[in-house]
Amino acid sequence: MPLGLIKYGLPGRRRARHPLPSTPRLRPRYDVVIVGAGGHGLAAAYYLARDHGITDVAVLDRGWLGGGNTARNTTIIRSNYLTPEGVRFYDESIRLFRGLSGELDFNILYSERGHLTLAHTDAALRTMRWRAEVNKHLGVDSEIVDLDELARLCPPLNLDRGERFPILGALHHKPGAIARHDAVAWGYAIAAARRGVEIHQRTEVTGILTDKGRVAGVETTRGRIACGKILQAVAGSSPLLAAMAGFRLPIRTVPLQACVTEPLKPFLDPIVVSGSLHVYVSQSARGELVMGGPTDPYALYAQRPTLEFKEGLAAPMLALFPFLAEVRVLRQWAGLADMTPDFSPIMGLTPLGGYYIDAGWGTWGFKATPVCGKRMAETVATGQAPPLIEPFALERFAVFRQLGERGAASVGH
Ligand code: FAD
Ligand code: PYC
Repeated sequence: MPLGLIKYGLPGRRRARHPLPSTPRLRPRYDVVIVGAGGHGLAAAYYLARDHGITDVAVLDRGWLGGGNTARNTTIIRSNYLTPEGVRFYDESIRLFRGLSGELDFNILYSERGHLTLAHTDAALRTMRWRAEVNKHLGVDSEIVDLDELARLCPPLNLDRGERFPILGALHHKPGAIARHDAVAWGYAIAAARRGVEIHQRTEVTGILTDKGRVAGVETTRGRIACGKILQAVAGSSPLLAAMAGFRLPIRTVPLQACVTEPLKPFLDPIVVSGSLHVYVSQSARGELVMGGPTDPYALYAQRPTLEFKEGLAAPMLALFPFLAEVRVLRQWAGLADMTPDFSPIMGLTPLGGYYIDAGWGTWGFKATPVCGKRMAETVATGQAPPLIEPFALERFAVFRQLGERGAASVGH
């Protein structure tokens, strides 16, 4: 028997080192409390510490870190949006993603594959041309491609003109990428904790304490904490927390489902999305096909997967890739999408002094994790939203300055 095996196999010889320092005790006061230890809350904590020297920060989560939508999303990253505000914002996120493994010293498996949005109708092609022009104008690489180019970019795709909804062309967005979602959350968590941020899991916020129109603290399942500032980053629970802070959000929360197949030999390089057929797919580093569709057609806080979703996904997916007929689905799950009327997020200040919001991430927020974290940290530190996120303020709904991104959503919702 090799000596090493005996040495490391003996109990007590080598203790596994936990990557996060333990934080057993909640202190009675912090400068900043961040509610939600998803990718967004953790990224904001990291940038607060790194860019602004603010480390007296507690990140609270009712569950475990990265266990909300961050753990449930299909990790598509892209900046091929429709509005100039959206394109600029997501483009900064891609730039941050590219350097993130090095920055955090944690491999997030960032993989640029190219992103294809298929057009099955003339109307879809028209919207894609519009997107391509806005994208190119802002230096983002998006192009309309014809069927010959599509065949070259994605050989397994069924381009048969005899299909019920034949493919007419596509929007090709070269920077389209995927990354490992839990690595993003853990990378930010460890890097933030190294700088002194405390992460308290299983600590639910049950009330917001105020004093003369300003934040005074939070009520939690582990007691009361005083603080000077609060950042809300709870994605699928956004309206519930905002109600505790005394204001309403124009958000409807609906389930969003996804699934993965058994691992297959790598055959699918680009991410393929069909807005008209309401399905999308990418192949993970493990070979699994990661697939999803539209949001469930009812408002609900339950995260139950349904047979209807799987059935609705299978037929259009097989129209695109008929040879997948025998492939087994291994896992299926649901998350909660906090949908805004204009399909853009809500970031910035709120009617409550010292209370900042990061919400309305619907089906599109994973890709924004780095940029939102960085810019929300700046907002919390300075008390002012930087120009990049200023257009996404909550007040846009009151002054009719909405940012319509429905045409750039992954699939129809
Ligand atoms: P979350 O990761 O949900 O974190 C919020 C945290 O808040 C949770 O951990 C929760 O436990 C905690 N919390 C809630 N209430 C409280 C409370 N009262 N007290 C304490 N803690 C609380 N986006 C993309 O960009 N690309 C995609 O491909 C993509 N695919 C998706 C597929 C699916 C199936 C789903 C569901 C979503 C998808 N999204 C995608 C959207 C994306 O997942 C979310 O927008 C993003 O993860 C939001 O991150 P977050 O950190 O804000 O929220
Ligand atoms: O925002 O690209 C996206 C996306 C794909 C699937 C869910 N959201």
